[in-house]
Amino acid sequence: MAYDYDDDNIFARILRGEIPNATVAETEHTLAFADITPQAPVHVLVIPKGRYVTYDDFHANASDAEIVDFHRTAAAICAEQGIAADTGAGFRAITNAGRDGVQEVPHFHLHLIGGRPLGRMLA
Ligand code: D5M
Repeated sequence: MAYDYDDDNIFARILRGEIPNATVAETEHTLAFADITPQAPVHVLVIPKGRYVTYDDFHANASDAEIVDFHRTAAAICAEQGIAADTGAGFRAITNAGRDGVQEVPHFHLHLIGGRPLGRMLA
């Protein structure tokens, strides 16, 4: 089944510059910005600039260059924000997908959350 991308979703509008954002990092293929409703002292959203709906859409259909850029950018942000695991702090990387994953914004995004103890979470 093909993914149906909604060009009016809020992250598409951020990418077009129609809505402001607090940019944390930007590369050729990737944008990262502060979540508007942070769940922890560090809460960054990492998104590809391409039109991908979910984690699985992105990893199935994006180019290798887009995928590598996305994940290298996410790792660099963890280091820059002081939450990388090798600092002793650590973080959680979450992506919600589709109805059962309770994804609100239908443009693939990775939540990077840290800066406080996060507790155990598997459901
Ligand atoms: O998470 C969607 C996330 O997107 C949620 O944590 C709020 C955030 N959000 C929504 N609008 C904005 C804007 N305009 N700027 C920054 N962050 C925003 P999901 O995984 O889809 O449930």
